[in-house]
Amino acid sequence: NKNIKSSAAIISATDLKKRIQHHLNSTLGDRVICEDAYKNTPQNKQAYWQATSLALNEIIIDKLQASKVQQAKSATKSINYLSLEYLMGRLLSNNLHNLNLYKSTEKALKSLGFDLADLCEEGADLALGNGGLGRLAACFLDSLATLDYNAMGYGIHYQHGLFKQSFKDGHQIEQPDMWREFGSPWEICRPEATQLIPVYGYVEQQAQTDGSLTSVWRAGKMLKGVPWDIPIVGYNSSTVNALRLWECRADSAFDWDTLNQGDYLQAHHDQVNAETVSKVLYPNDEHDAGNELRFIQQYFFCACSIKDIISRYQLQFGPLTQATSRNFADKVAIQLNDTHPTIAILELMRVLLDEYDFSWQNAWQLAGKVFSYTNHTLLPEALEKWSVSLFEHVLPRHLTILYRINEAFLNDEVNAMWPNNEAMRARLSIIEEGEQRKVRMAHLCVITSHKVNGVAQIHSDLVKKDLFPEFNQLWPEKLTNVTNGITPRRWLKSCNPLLSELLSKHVDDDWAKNLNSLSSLSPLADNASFQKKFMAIKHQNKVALTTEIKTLTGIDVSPEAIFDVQIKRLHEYKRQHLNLLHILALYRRLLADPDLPMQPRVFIFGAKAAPGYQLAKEIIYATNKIAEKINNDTRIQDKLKVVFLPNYRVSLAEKIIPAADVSEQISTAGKEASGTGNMKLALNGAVTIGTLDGANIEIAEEVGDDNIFIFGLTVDEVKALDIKGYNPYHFYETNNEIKACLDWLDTDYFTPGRAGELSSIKQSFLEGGDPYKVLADFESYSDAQQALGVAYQDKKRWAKMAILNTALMGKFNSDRSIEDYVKNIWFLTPSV
Ligand code: 26R
Repeated sequence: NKNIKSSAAIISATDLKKRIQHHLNSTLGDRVICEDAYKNTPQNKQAYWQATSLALNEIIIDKLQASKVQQAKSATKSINYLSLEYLMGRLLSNNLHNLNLYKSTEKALKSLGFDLADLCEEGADLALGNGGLGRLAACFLDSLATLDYNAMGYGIHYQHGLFKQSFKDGHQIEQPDMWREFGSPWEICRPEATQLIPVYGYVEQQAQTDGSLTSVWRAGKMLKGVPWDIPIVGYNSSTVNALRLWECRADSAFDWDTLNQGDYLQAHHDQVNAETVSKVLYPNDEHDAGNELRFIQQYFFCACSIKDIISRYQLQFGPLTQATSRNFADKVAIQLNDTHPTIAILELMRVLLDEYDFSWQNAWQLAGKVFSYTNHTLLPEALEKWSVSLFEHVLPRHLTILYRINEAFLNDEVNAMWPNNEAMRARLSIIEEGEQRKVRMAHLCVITSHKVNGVAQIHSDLVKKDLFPEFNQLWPEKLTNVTNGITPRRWLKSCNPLLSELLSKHVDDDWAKNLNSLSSLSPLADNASFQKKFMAIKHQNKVALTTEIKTLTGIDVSPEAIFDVQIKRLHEYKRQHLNLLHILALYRRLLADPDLPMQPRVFIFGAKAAPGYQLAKEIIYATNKIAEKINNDTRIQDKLKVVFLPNYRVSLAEKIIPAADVSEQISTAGKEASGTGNMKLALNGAVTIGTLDGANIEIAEEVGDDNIFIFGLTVDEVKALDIKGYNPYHFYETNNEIKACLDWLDTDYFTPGRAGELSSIKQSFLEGGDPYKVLADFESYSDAQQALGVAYQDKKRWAKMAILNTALMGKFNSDRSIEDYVKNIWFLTPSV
C-alpha cells in the first residue's frame, strides 16, 4: 500500500508549522512567553519540543491506525516481543528521520525561530533498560516496523527508568530518573485494554460433576495493569507498530472493598503498594538479586501481556479453543528476551488449562509452538533462579504447573535418553535441589521453546558446548545462533548527519535500509580526496564532542588527539580496569621520559555501575581520581587526558560514537555474549581494539585483520589457563610495569592524604585471584595499543582503516538479525 507510505512525505513545512502552533496554543495551554527576550528560555524550548512532538505523534497515530487495518486485512502472523527492558533513548529525531520529515520540520521550526537539532536535546531519554539487552530490544522494534512485520513490544511502564548518574568527589551518586514527571507526548493510554491480575492466595482442589478434580486458584490480591502505547515508526515503510508498556495499579473494586470494613487508610495503603510493582527498573545487570518485588514485577508483566495477546487474537480470529489452537500457533509467536519473562510460559499454560479448558497435551504443544527464547549471557551470577518457596507464596497455581512440566520432562525425555540416570535427572531438572530449592528459569525456557538462540556465533557455540550440552544432545535442532545487530537509522543516519550526507553522495542505494551497499565505498578507502572528506567529518565530530566534554566536565581536550572510547555498563568482565591499568602504565612511561614520542590521547569513559556493585563503583572512583591527577600534570604536556563522562545513556552515546577514533572492546574472551556498541562504533569509523570475544570475532571477519587490533587470550586459552591454574601473582612478580602500577594504587599519589582508597582494585587482581584475567592480558593489550598508536600517525593508513570499518558493517544491520529470526524462528510474512 504505497499511498500510506507517501502520505507523510507530502506534509509541508507550512502545514507542520500550523500543527505545531495549534499544540502550543491549545493542547499546551498558555505556556509560551512570546516576547523575543524570552524566546530561548528553557521553558519555551520545552514547550516547543513538546508541541513539535505532539504534532508529529498525530501524524504517527494516523499511520498506526492504518497499519492496524492493514495488519488485520493481511491476517499475518505477529511477533510479540516480551522484554523487561527497552532502552529507547529520545524519539523525536529518529521518528522524523524515519518519516522523512526531518528537513521540513527543520524548516518549520526555523520560521518559528528555533533550531530543530537544539530542540531535540530537550527530550528526556526513555531509559527503561540497563544496557545491551534493552537497547537491542529497541533496535529490533525499529527493524520490525521498517520491514513491515506485525509486531508488538511488551514491557513495563516504569515510573522511574535507569537512575541518573553524577559524580561527587569522584564517587558515583544515583538520582531517580524522572522521564515522565509531567507526562510524555509519545504515550497513548489504552484504558480499554486494562487487565486484572491475581496474585498470592492458595490452590483448592474442586470436585467436578464427573468426579474428577480440578485446581482452582483463590487469589489473595488483585493488581490492575493499565497499558500505555508508544508508537514505533518504521523507516521509509508504511508500518507503525506499538510498544505496549504496563503500569500497575491497585484494583479498586478489589482492594477498596476494605472501605466497607471502614478502613479507608488501609485501602489507600494498598493502592500505594500496588503502584510499587511498576515503580522502578531494577538497575542490576548480570547479577540476580532475587527479591520478591522483582518477581511480582516479572509475573505482573507476563500475565498482562499473555492476556492481551489472547484477547487481540480473539478479536481478530475468533474464540480460542482446542479446536482452533493450531490457528493460534500459526498467528502468534512470542519471543522471550532472556529469562526475565519466563513466567509467561506458566501463565499461558495456566490460562489455557484453567480458563480455556485445554487438555494438558494440547496446552503443552501450543506453548512449544509459540515460545522461543534468547540467551544473552553465560555469567553464572546472571542466570535467574527463583526460590520454590517464593513461587509457592506468590504463584501457587503456577508452581503446580511447573512441577508437572518437570515431571513429564524427566520421566519421558530424560529417562528415554539416559535411562535411570539420577545424576542426569538432577542436572537437567527445572528444580535445583539443595538447602533452598530453586527454580532454574533457563531450563524451563529451553524445555518449552522450539528454538533457543545465542546472540553471536561464539556465544551460541558456547551455549551449546558449555551451558546446555545435554539439552543440545536431546534436541540437536533447538539451539541456534542469531547474531545481534543495530539500527543504522539511529546509529548513523540520525546521530551522524555529516557522515550520512557524505555516504549518500557516494552510494546509490538507500544505505540506511540496505547497509550492505556501503561496501561499494571500499574502493574509495585509498582515495586521497575521499579520505580527506571522511576524516574532516571525523574531526568536526570530535570538535563537537570537545565542547560537550568541556561543558560536562570542565576538562579541555584537543581534537587532534586520538579519541579512545570505552562506553558500556561497568563490569569486571568488560575490564574497564584493564584500560585503566594501561593508562597508568602510559602515564608512568611519560613521567620517565616526557619526550616519549606518542600521539596525544584522550581516553573517554562512559559507564554506570549497579548501585550495589562495590568494586565497580571503586573502579569509577579510581578512574576519576587518576584522571584528575593526569589531567592536571603539566609535566606530560597534554599527551594524556582521561575523561569520565557522567550519566552515560543512549543520547550521550549518540554524541560520543560519531567522534570516536578507537573502540575499546576488551572483555575476557568468552564473557561478552555479543556486544553491540562495538558495531555502532565501527559503523561510525572507529577502529576496534579488542579480544576475540562476542561479535568482535565477526567484526574482524568482516573488516579483515588489517583493520582491527586483536589481542589477548582466546576462549580456548582462557579455559586451558583455568585448568592449569591461573596465578596472577606470576605477572605481578615478573612484569615490572604491572608491579609498579599496582603498587601505585596503594599510595596516596592519586588520593592525597588518603592512601589505600584505591587498594581494593589491586587486591582484586591479587588476593581476589583476578577472575577476569586482566594481568594475563595486560602485555598483549599494551602491545596492541602501541601498534595502534603507530598506525594512527600514518594518516593515510588510519583513514583507510576507518573508512573500511564504516563500509563493511553491513552484516550488523538489525534488519538482518530480524530476517534471521523471521526465517528460522518466527516464520512471519510482511503485512504490506
Ligand atoms: C537477572 C538480572 C539481574 C539480569 C541479568 C543480566 C538483568 C540484566 C542482565 C543483562 C544481560 C542479559 C545483558 O544485557 N546482556 C547483554 O546482551 C546484549 C544483547 O544481546 C549483548 O550484546 C551483551 O554482550 C550482553 O552482555
